[in-house]
Amino acid sequence: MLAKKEIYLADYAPPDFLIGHVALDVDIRADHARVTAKLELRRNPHSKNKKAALFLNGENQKLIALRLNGREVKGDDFRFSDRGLTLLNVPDKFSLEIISEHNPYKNTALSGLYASGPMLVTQCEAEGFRRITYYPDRPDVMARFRVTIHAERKKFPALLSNGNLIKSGTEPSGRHFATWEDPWPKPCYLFALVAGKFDKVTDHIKTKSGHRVRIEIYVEPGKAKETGFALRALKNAMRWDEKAFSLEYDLDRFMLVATPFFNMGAMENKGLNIFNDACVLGLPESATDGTISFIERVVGHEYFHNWTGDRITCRDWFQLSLKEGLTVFREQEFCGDMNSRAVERLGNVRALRATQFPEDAGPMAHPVRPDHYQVIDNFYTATVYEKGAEVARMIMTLVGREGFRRGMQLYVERHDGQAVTCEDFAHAMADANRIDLSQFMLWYSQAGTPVVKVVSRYNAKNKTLTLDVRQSCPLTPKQKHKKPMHIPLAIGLLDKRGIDMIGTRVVSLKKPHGIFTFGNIKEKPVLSLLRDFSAPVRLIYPYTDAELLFLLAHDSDPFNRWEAAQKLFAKYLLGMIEKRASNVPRDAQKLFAALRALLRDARVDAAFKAFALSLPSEAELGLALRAKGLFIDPHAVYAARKTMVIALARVLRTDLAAAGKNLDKLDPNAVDGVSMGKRSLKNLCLTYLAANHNPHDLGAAFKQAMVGKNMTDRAAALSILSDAKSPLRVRAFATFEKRWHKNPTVMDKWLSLQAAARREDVLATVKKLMRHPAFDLKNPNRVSALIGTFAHNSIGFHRADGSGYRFITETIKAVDGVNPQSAVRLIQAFARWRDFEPKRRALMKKALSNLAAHKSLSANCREVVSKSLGKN
Ligand code: B3K
Ligand code: ZN
Repeated sequence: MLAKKEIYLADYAPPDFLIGHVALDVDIRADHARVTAKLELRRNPHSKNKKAALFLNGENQKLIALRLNGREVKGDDFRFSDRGLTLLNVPDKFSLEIISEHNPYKNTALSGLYASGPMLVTQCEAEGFRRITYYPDRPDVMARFRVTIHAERKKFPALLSNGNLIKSGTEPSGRHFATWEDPWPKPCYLFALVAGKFDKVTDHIKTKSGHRVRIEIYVEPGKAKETGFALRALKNAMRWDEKAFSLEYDLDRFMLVATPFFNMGAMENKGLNIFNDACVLGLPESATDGTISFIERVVGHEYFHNWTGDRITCRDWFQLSLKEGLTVFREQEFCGDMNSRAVERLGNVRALRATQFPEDAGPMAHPVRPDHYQVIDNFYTATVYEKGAEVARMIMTLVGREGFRRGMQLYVERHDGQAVTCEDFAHAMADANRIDLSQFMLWYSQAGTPVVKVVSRYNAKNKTLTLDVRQSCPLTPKQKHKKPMHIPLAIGLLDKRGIDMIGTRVVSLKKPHGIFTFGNIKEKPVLSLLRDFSAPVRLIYPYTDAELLFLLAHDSDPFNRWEAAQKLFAKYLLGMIEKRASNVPRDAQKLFAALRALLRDARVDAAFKAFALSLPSEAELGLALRAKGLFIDPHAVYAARKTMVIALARVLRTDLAAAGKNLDKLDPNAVDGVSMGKRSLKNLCLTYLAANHNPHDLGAAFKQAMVGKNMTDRAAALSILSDAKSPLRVRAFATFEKRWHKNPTVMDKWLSLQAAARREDVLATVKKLMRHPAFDLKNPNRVSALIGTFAHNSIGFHRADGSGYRFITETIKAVDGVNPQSAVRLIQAFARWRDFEPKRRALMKKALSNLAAHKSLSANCREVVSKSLGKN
């Protein structure tokens, strides 16, 4: 397949036509769906071309009839291509009737209307609606929809679409219909349709203003009991948005559908959210704590889109972060309020640094608001989502929580019902708080992780502390000149006893070089810089080990306490990797002692302890190596981390065992944030103790894998065993399989734990598992559990002989033939090939070139492959 053309933000033009109303009639048959669309069109007064022809996007369907104001459109009056149709000579205001057919049962790309097991569902974001009917498929065309669905009643008893059910009834030959009307104008990417046989869980909630909202969760028959976590999360999210932002739900019913085949986590279709079942279903006995928290996060995220995404949407897809970054930020605030703010923040930053920082340093680096793309589906990235959330958070840091709330209110007041831009959001924030965010806008347009370098001077005589701060931003593809950004730096100063001397002060670095002086500083302080990670930057400050240990022990900012341990771990690990050392440096003993004190400190909560004991990820260490000008040898990175864990476990053995034992008494069914934190610490202790694979500790892990009272404990134990050369491993995995083989989502855990095993034979295991009945190349969840996990396995994927790379290359081709969106995610593993040592660099490049030469590669994959190989 040929590459698609690059599309540029600078070329944006308003739509030539607007649509007032859409009547959609979808007739579902045994081997096709017939769609009749009646559109009320009129010329857009803001269009630049008053005589423009009408272009309608359309793909993968057969046009049956086309009528303008009731009359058949003649051959001369329209042009047809595989991208859509163009109607020439249209009046200023008219109605158009389009009849087309397509086959949802053969739609394995899972975009548009498709079969997901026995049910039919839609996914229209970003450009799936054009696979359902001919339509101006762009987010700035907002229309009111009325949808009628017809289908066989026995196979499809439930027929759902957005909004309110206004009519339903019987039709001849065992068929029936339902008509839905959505009162709110929306872009077509928020359209949804579901047909199938479900179990339904219902509940309701009264909004702040007394409106009764019916909640309905639709799941595959037999799974109603798996909806408890999602239902609780949804009600909490609805209440939270009223409290935090005064935003209420705006329809009579809120529907949520769980489906087994889905390309991502979930989709915020107006009033009818559709979820990947792995992000919504879970039984107390089969969901891990991670899954339960994830359900809360995703359910909240999709619900929050109702205002940030649905009521106010994006003008064009370049503005994606307007809804995604802001909604991730809202989701993070929600999860922080439901659990622990500090722990939520640590998790967010860890994820940002493990995924977004590498993206920002690689060939696919792009700004939070990209300015060009070929395939928009490739830009649902960590940068748009997670860095986008950091941009919203920085605004909150600058204007305060109350100021942010005011800004949101003004944003909604001004733009409700509109399709807008990132500027519109920033203007609302700036106007509501009377601040200037013009320089700040560079966060939307400039890619790359800025570097902030700080030097400090204390003047004992004047009692002043001066910070000398410099910023720079690395070059990224197509951006050779970087301007200085507006960077909020939250700073604390600690006295000898570890007490805050100035609280937390936020200063704005706006120039390439800034000087900040603090007066009345009675003694030389220890600096706590970039508190709460106040900007997504890489901070460089010449901390001594002693200062970092001091911060770890005393800082009132939990983020910087954790960061201090991370910095020390990273320093020692990098030294070990560089020297190929088989021992930890002697200095590390002081860090171990500090961690022991932390473990013993009853005032510190368990979740924080688990974070503090965790090492920087392999991805972060890779970046840190590059920052030092070194290339990555993934086996050396793995080996150093392993050596560190074993050394730490040897020194802290008694404390780890004691901490683990104390927590063993935990109620196995308690799933509140505190209990989950305790469980994560307990399992981290077990993992560290067993890192050396001594039979006694492996025995303990085996026992927990077999008789552990919840999935979190059993999965953690299996993970420990997955690396071990022990017959216990085989037995534990076999027992797990026997117990859970009927539950595909739980079996994904089983697949991914084996694919993650840092073992020599892991490639062979993964190949074998591809033939296991639990695996299905057509299901994106199975692909990412087995193949996606393996593609991040530093041992198996990065085998020195290149066989891991060859395997992933061939698998990408196979998956791509079925589902390009599922395939493209696997290519990411190759993106940073330039950062690896010469042998692997050459092998990875060869893999990418091999893909580039694959003639039938999808446009999705082609864009990422060619940009990864590109000169940049
Ligand atoms: N908005 C969807 C993502 C759609 C992805 C399209 N390839 C889910 C979300 O972010 O809420
Ligand atoms: Zn989203």
